Amino acid sequence: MEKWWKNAVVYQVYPSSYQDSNNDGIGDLPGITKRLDYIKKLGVDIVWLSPIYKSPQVDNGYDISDYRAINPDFGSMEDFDKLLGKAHDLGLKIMMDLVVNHTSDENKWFEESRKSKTNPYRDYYIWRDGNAGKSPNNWGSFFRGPAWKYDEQTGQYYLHLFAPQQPDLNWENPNVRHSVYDMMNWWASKGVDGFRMDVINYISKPEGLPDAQLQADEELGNPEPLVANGHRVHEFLQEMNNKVMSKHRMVTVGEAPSVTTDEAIKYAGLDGKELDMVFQFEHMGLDGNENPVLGHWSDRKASLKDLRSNLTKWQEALEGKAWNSLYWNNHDQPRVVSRFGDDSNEEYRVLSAKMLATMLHLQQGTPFIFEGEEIGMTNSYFKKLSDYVDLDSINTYHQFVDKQHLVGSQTMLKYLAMHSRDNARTPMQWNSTDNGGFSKHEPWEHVNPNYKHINVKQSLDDPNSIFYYYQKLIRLRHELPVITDGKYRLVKGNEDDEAVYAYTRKDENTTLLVILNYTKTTLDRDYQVPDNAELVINNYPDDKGNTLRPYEAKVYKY
Ligand code: TEU
Ligand code: CA
Repeated sequence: MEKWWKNAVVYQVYPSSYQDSNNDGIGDLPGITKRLDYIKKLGVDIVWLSPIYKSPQVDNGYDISDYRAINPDFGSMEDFDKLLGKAHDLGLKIMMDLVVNHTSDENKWFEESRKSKTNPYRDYYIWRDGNAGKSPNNWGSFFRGPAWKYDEQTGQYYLHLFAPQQPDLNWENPNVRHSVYDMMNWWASKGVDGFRMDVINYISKPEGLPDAQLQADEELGNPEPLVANGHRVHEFLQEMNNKVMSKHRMVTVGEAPSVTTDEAIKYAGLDGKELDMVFQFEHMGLDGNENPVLGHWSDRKASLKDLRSNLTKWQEALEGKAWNSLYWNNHDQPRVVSRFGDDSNEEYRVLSAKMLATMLHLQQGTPFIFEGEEIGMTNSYFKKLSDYVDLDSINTYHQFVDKQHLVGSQTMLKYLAMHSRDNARTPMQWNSTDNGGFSKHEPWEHVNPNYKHINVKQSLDDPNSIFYYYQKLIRLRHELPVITDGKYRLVKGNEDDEAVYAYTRKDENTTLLVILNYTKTTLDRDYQVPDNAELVINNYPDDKGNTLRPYEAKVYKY
């Protein structure tokens, strides 16, 4: 199938945080529809909507109770049809979130399944007898506590890798698989243009569900090494491709935590047998804690050396074989400018946001922008636990501080401030009026107080804003084929530079040279830029040659 999405850029919308149209404090579909002109102005091609389906919202919609209905807080199916219609009129594609590793416990399938051992839906989920009065195995859930829940009605346990209200579907059951494919085809026939697939590399569980390895004195083990990239996952995705993707002109991206480059080549191979691309997580893990039990909860910063060698590894490994996704942010990650950049003052916030955007957008792959990234929104820096809404953040605090006494309360609050998923989920900052113009009602999640100066209106009024810089990066991708197809090479000798990242993109006719100062120090570097080189984008008003100012980014073309 034609790879129409190869030079596309995707913009992710988190529906509850984008725009509230009826002032109940929750973002909604009419709000998004109203803002599609803004998204179009940025220049992106595809809008990915985080889940909008009917859901009790235990995990903000990643717990779906009806795959063919809209969450009433977000609007109606008619509102969705309007959104889709307007998007298509504007030339924007719509990518839906597909959450099929698990459902909500309020999904009809699960309500049937738990009724009796002989119910036709019993095998839609993963039920097991207990092991001497305890869970069937020692797996811990990603949201803390055991990954099994005992259900009194039938005296068995069901598996939930995430919250207890998110039971895992049993992909071994062909009825489950075909129900999912039917549902996908139903959305495709409504006109949606693709799917982002939630933890799709977890769907094939290992035979016999063996115990996980335990860390030191832990009682529960991390099931991830056992459930990620399971033995039947490629078979399932090829079947899905055959039943769904091959029948429509769509684009797919699979969320794939702990995927390796070798696995990614199987999922996202250019032969198009499975998915178009995957989200890998290695660059998101570079600032994790040295203590594996604490995982990504830390206050470390990633070094440029680690970041560069990881990005380079993915660029090189997939070249000519598979297609990369490129991202800094999504609804689960802290804000890029606070994480890899510098939000300590206004000047550095703007410069470093543009530098990081340049680093990513000039690489090979499909860039994903998360709402607010294009105006340099920062972490929320909540100070107390009661400010947090995300269940992962709250559960993890109680687990590490109160139950296991692994870290003190202040340290954990610091980790939350740096890594909580709530950092991404604060309402979109549209202007300097109450609640950032998101809603007239108190929003479901606190607005970042910096909305007074960081907002869309300010960005649109300032020709040097981060918004217009993103707009230009997107336009360059559409105009210069070398950004899509050119080969990525690190500049010779750059491997060990602790402050500057320099790489080229090259095709038969064109070379792009990307030079990025990752630090706030002024530096001197000679990359022998040819005299005829044209500066295609930079984040300072002028070019000082070999002198690189704080967070300077520039791209030459020759
Ligand atoms: O996220 C999965 C994911 O990558 C993380 O949840 C990770 O597995 C976990 O934090 C372990 O550290 C997806 C969605 O993006 C997220 O919003 C959902 O909460 C989750 O799946 C469950 O659907
Ligand atoms: Ca609303």
